Formats: sequence, structure tokens, C-alpha cells
Amino acid sequence: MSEETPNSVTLEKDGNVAVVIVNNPPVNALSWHVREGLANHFAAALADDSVEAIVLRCDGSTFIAGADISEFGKAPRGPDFNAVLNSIEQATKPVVAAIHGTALGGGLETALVCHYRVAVPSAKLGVPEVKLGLLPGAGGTQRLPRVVGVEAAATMTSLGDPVPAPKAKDMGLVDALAGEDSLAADAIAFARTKIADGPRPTRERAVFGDVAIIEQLKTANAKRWRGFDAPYANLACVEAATRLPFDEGLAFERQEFTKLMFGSQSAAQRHIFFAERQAAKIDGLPKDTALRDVKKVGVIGAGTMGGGISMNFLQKGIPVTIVEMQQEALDRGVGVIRKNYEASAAKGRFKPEQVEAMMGILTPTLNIEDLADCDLIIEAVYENMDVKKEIFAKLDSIAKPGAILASNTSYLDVDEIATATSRPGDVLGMHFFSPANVMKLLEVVRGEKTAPDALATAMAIGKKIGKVAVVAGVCDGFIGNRMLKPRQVEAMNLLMEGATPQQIDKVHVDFGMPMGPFQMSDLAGVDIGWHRDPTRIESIRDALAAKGRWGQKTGKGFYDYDEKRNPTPSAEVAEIIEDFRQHSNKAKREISDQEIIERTLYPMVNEGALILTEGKAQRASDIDVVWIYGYGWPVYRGGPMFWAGLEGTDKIVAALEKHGFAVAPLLKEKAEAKSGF
Ligand code: T1G
Repeated sequence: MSEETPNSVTLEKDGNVAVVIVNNPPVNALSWHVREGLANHFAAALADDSVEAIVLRCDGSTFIAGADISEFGKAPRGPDFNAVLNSIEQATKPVVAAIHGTALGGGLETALVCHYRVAVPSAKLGVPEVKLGLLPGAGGTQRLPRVVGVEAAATMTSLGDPVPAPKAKDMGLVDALAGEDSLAADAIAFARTKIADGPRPTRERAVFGDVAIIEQLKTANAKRWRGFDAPYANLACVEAATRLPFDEGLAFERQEFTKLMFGSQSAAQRHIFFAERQAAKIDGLPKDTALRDVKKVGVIGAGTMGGGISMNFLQKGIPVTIVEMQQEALDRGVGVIRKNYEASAAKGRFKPEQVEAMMGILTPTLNIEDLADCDLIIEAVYENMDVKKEIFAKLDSIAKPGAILASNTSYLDVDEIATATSRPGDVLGMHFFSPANVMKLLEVVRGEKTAPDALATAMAIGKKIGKVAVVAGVCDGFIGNRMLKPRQVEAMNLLMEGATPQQIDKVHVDFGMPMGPFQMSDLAGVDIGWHRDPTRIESIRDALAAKGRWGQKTGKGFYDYDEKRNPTPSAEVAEIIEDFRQHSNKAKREISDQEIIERTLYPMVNEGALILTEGKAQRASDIDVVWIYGYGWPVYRGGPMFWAGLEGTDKIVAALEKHGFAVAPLLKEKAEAKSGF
């Protein structure tokens, strides 16, 4: 949306109806020149006596998808958005919004100042600002309650989910549905029917509905909204609409909007909005790189990961052939997939016939040769290099030319695995996160010899199955797990020095993480990577594992768990830690929460800087996307690398040096420049 293209709004006439058309690809965002064009063309249409009604529509794939987020934080240009909207609302001729694609945020606010709205059935209408840490700051929180009522307005603004047009019609948000292929004509015809009725300024309509919804939404979403400011600000504005005159409500909204706009949470969430889209781009890869066709997928291993991975493809109608060694394991794996789908169907996510259709394109087999016609084969067996190389050597002999051979390993050397084949260009990693059918993150691991089109295809198929795909280089733990390691190591050291599992976990939960290092260990399994020799106790983990404290799966780990898996601190664990401390002559001392932050989160930023310097991540924002979508890092803190900028890289370096860490040169550089990543 370059400043050089001001002609993004045009005006046409169809008899006595003027049609104002926005054309600002890719999503008709309300860039300065669009606001300017709207102001000019509406003024022209209103001044033209031959015009008796006005239609506002957009070219391209969608109606206005909101304010131009890329303009936020920049010097304001063009007319004030609210002034443009007021001029449309106060129009002396009926104005009809013709909606297709998405009418989102400022786009819906624009449609709300139009006196009537016509939409195609496939359209979606919503105010997703809360997902950017904001609120509809151009009258949306004051006009929505006047059109759809308090309940719907509170729900739409605080949750941010769009509403399909047919439902919007039922809610009164849309006045008429148009033909999918005749929106412009239908809107003009509708406008003509409103000439007699005249304008219907939304601000003059009465607010209706029950304000009790606001407390109900807060109660129902308390866990989901923990740490977020925006949902509560949205509800405060809708509540204000129920008791303040329109202009006072607008002023209250403006005040709340400004607070959010200049706060760190929205800056973080906007960062992630663009970071997520940036992550899909492969630096240096020609945009028109031809992707390989992926019409059939093979999955090796029907365990938890293999099953979850398969579900992603089946849900997109892509046939999967799943291989196991033993019939019993195969039946169990296929059974779990069906059980998961039936559980989702019971919650209304799928229709029973959809479950049958997905299970119908799943082919279980004990014969790996059945993967010969697959376009993509994903190996998801347990972590053992020899086993994986054996499988890839086998695949090399049976897979068709051009098939992509992917490993779901979470840390093993993909280049080493590729050496087992004669086609390393077709080998890469596709690291899914458990549960693989739920977690959105996918680390696509680029091997030294991975072909650009293979990489691009894996990234594209990742997006197709609803994942946020990020390119990672080959190193131990790739991006996410590599940064997790220093955190877990320091967490264990802090235990030895006097902190408790519950203290450390509380610091992380208060920070906004879904759980702390020890709750995470208990969920993943304390025995992961354990040498299985109960007589060999070299770490606190060994001691716990030797006592069968393997985590949630055995009802005890770093915590004891009740039947509902609620954790409680364990006296036995405290004893084990005390025992270890004494044997290693570690003095016990008071440890502050700040020290826990400095020694568990700052080293992650440090490791992130090393990952960037080594080129194992394309950009710092990719690291943020990994942690947001793979590890539950709070989106309102923007990810570890963005957060480092908020926290202060100089402060981080000073603390890391204080605690004796080797500081990454890139991080030192940023600290000297007092800049973020
Ligand atoms: N501003 C600027 N750029 C935008 C944009 C926006 N609002 N929306 C999308 N883009 C860019 C995006 O970065 C990408 O660029 C390209 O368009 C295609 O997007 C006052 C304050 C509309 C559902 O939150 O949800 O209004 O990567 O890949 O999958 O109250 O984009 O190609 O260079 O996502 O087809 C509220 C945000 C703004 C909607 C289309 N609006 N957009 O999805 O394409 S705040 C939103 C979306 C506001 C007012 C307030 C989606 C989409 P690039 P894409 P898509």
C-alpha cells in the first residue's frame, strides 16, 4: 500500500444511485488515501442532486478488512477516520454498504455508519481488534449495541470472532442477503428501495439488550483472558454505551482505545500479526518457486504423533496411508484417530458423515511399500538415529521420484538422517508439536541439501493444514526446544540453590505462560530421555524417575496429582531436592522472583540471539512465532525476542553477566545500541 497510489477510491453512477468503490489490494485496508478518497467521493455524491442514494462497495476479494495496521505508530496522514465516518453517517441520502469477503474492524465500523448493509451469504463480519490488543476505536463499541444489542456487541468485541452473513442477518447487522454473484446490482436495487425511507443514522438508534452479559463474559473467559487488557476495555466501552449519550460514549471509547494503542500489549500483538505472515516467507526463495503436488501423504508410526499428524491431512481431504510394524499398534493408532474425531463430532465440530469421510481416506497398512505413490512421507517413530536412518534408507528405495521425505524428529540431526538416502534434496524435518492435530506450530527444518522447492512445498502444505509454519535450521532442538533447554537447566539449578518447583512455576504462570518448567516436565514426562537405571542417580530427575515419579502419567512427578490432575507440592520431592543439595554442598538461600526471571527467561533470549547469528532462524520474529504457537508464550508479550526489546536488552545483558552467563555477541550489540531485535 505505497503512498504513490492515491487513486484507491472511485465513484460511478448507476442512474440515481452513486457507487463509491474502494480498491486497495490486498485487503482494502483503510490506508490514508482510502480515507481521503472516501471523504472526497461521498462529498461529491452528496453534492450531486441527481444522486438519491449511495452504495459503498469494494473491488477485489474482500470488503474493507480494517484500518491499515501498518500505519499504526507512524505520523498520521490523510483525514481523521472518525470525521470521515461521521460524514457518511450524517449523509442526507440513504447509504448502503455492499459486503463480500470480510468486513472487519474499521471495515465493519464503516459499514455501521452506512444506514443499511447488504451482504453475500459467504461474507463474514466482525471486530477482531481485541486480537490486536485493541478495540473498535471508530465508534464500533457504541454503534454495535445500537444495531445488534448489548449481548451480541459485547460478545463480538470481547472475543473478536467474525459472524457469517446469514447469522448477521438474523442479528439485524445485515439488512438483506445478496446473490453471491450479483452483489453490486442487488445493493443498488436495495438502495433504490430505501430512497423513500431516507437515511437511518446509527447513532440515533437506541441501545437495547441486557448488560448482565458483560459480567457473564468476564466469568466465562477469566482463564482465557488472564493477563490481557483489551477484552476488559472492549467490555467497558460496550457497558458505557448502555449508560452514556452517544458522543460521550464515543469519547470514552477514544480514551480506552488510546490507552491500548500506546500500550505494550497491542504493540506485541500487532508484532505477532505481521510476524505470523512474515514467517511464511522463505528469504531468498523466488516468489514463483513451483511447488510440488501433494495429493497423497504417508505417515510412518501410528503413535500419538503419527496419529495426530495424520488427522491434520484427513481434515483437509488429503488421503493418508499410515504404516505400523504390528497389527495391534496399527489398530490402536487408527482407533485413537476415530475416537478423537468422534469426540470432536460430539462437540459439534464435525458431522458424523464427515468423520466417516475422513476415516474413509485413511489407509492403515503393515507394508511400507504401500507408500510408493505418496507425494509426502512423514516419519514419526521414536527418537533413535539408527532406526530413523534405516527407515529413510528404505524410503529411498521405494518412494517415487520427487516425493518429499520428512522426519518429525524434535531434535535429531536431519542432515545425518538425509545421508541414509541418495536424495538429500528431498529430505527435511517437519516437527509437529503434541497434540499434533491441535498445536498450530510446525517447525520445517531445512537441511543443508534440502531443495528450495521441497522446502517451499513443506511450508505451503503446513499452511494448508492450518499450521503456522516456521523455517528452522539443523541444530540440537531446532528453534523452540533449543531455547527451552537453557530455561530447564537453570530451573533445575535454582532448585539446588533454594527455590522450589512451585515458586519457579508461579513466576512463569504470573508472567503469562500456561505453565512453568516443572509443570511442563510433569506433562511431557519426567522419564523422557531417562537412562532407565534406577540405581544410577546423577540428577534430581534421575531421583524422581527412579521413584516412579514420571509426572502426570504416574500421578506424581515434581508435584503430586489428584484424579483431576490438579498439582500439589510434594514433601517427597522437597526431601529429594534437599538431599541432593546437601550431597552437592550447595548452600540454600532466598531466591527472588526477579532472579528466577533473569536466570530462566533471559538465557532464552540469549540462545535466540545465537540461533539468529548461526542462521538457524530467518528472523527474530520467527522465533517469537515459534514460542507463541508452540510453547504458549503470552501473545501480549510478543514472544521472547520482541519482549527483550520491551524488557531492555541492556538490562538483560547486565543480568546475564551478573549471573555468569556467556552473552551472545548479537545480544551485546543490541544492548549497546539500546535496541530490540
Ligand atoms: N492492515 C494492513 N495490512 C493488512 C491488514 C490490515 N488491516 N490485513 C491484512 N493485511 C496484509 C497482511 O499483512 C498480508 O500482507 C496481506 O494483507 C494479506 O493478509 C479503527 C483500529 C483480512 C482475514 O484485524 O484478519 O480496524 O504478508 O495473509 O489469509 O477500529 O488479513 O502479503 O505482505 O492475512 O486472506 C482490524 C486483519 C484492524 C483484520 C485476510 N482488522 N486481517 O486473510 O490474507 S484494526 C483486522 C486479517 C482496526 C479500527 C481498528 C486477514 C484477512 P503480506 P493475509 P488472508
